[in-house]
Amino acid sequence: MYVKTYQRAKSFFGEFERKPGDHLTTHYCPGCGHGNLHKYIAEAIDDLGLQDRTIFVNPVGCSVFAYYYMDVGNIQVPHGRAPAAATAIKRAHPDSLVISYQGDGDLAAIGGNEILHAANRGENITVFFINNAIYGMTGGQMAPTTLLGQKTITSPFGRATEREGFPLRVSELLATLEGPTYIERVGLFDNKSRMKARKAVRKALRNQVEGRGFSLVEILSPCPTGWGLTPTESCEWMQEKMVKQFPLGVIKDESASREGWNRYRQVVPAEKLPEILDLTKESTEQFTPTDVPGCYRNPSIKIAGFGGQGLLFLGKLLAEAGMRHAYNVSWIPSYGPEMRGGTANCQVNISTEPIGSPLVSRPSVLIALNRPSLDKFEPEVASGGLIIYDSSLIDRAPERGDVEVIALPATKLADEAGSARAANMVALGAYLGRTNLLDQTGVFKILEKMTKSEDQMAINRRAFDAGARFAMF
Ligand SMILES: Cc1ncc(C[n+]2csc(CCOP(=O)(O)OP(=O)(O)O)c2C)c(N)n1
Ligand code: SF4
Repeated sequence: MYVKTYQRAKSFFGEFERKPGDHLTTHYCPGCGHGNLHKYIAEAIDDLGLQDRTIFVNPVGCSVFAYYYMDVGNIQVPHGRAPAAATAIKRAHPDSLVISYQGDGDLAAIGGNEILHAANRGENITVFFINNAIYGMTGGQMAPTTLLGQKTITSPFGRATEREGFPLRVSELLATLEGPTYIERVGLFDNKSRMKARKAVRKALRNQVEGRGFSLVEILSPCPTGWGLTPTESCEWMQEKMVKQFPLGVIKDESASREGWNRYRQVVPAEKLPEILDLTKESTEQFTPTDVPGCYRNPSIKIAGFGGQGLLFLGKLLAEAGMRHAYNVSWIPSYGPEMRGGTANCQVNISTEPIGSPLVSRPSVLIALNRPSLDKFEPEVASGGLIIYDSSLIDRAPERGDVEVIALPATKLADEAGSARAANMVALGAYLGRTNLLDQTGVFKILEKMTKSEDQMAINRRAFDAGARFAMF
């Protein structure tokens, strides 16, 4: 006997957080198209067997709520920026299935630039573009796709060409570019159109899996709330009005000729990088990893103080030295327009694990060289972390009782070593003296290359030693 079982797609959460206890309804308005589309996408992901490799990029708009329903990797991004984030994710993880899920306000207004360039680059991502001709989430303002004559709260007399210009046909616009592989417009107003939408969703996802490049499906989707219509009236309005402005069908399809087009798999072999980046003249000598006590391993470090105190230099030195010890490293600076005198910090990760983000928002180590930095970053330090602060300049001790603290008279010790400006080297000595994170001889070799004169190097050494002696157990 043939038995057909209908069940929820595995790529959906069993419990919807916004509606606890209710497995059947979402929080979308009755008649909204998002629910249909979520379903088609979730089923396609199931069938592709890629739930554990799917990353859904949710920007701003009603689309953002997809993360309450899709049981896949979710990342929320600022308004309009999903194609940029999706690009980065796909390039970093070519084996993942990356979905950019965007409304028309998001994609065609604030994010118009992003989508244009992602499409033009032919990124191997899938974009679902939910065109409901209005800003739904914020109460029904005019979108670039709003129809002529359509009343919204920001076009109360109806959209008029002389005031608001023409509705933007994004899919046709993108199809003029060489980059995109597949662009189709579908609708969600009757069973036939929904089945076509379902098919297009699958094709766009499959294209990505097969490395065929950029696919975008524009989905004309009802927004009864924004339109002030019932769900049934909305479907009629779509058929009568919307489809005339946005004709359905395949707008561009080069899927067949773009087999194996996924150029991001053509990764440059690691051994070729030094040559390509012209690093062959640099020493690539590797240093022997040290024996680091467990609590000091894989640090996320924030080094903060005034511009001119050598914070960025210190961070770069740590990152370079970490790299030569075969760790994964990252370094990013953060400073105001005033490079000298203003507050600045840099963030460094040194890890045996791959580094997901260079941002250090919960440092395990804070090196604070002025009072504003200690005030600002002390609360961020992870419990069990380490704070080293310049007690010659900072007139208060950290208040945290759950972190290790070194009150280091860095500027005073640097002054005694020959220059107050070498306080950063005192801090480095103290940090490495306490943690044994890196091989000191190796660090000095790099420092020599980065230091302009022998006199300066002599001061650096003395300052480093003073810091190390001070902090060593
Ligand atoms: C930078 C920024 N600007 C404006 C907003 C306000 N805002 C939130 S949602 C939205 C419009 C979303 O419309 P659309 O992308 O069409 O999605 P829908 O809600 O219709 O699904 C706007 C302008 C915001 N959150 N962030
Ligand atoms: S406002 Fe419109 S797009 Fe948003 S949930 Fe309601 S019907 Fe859907």
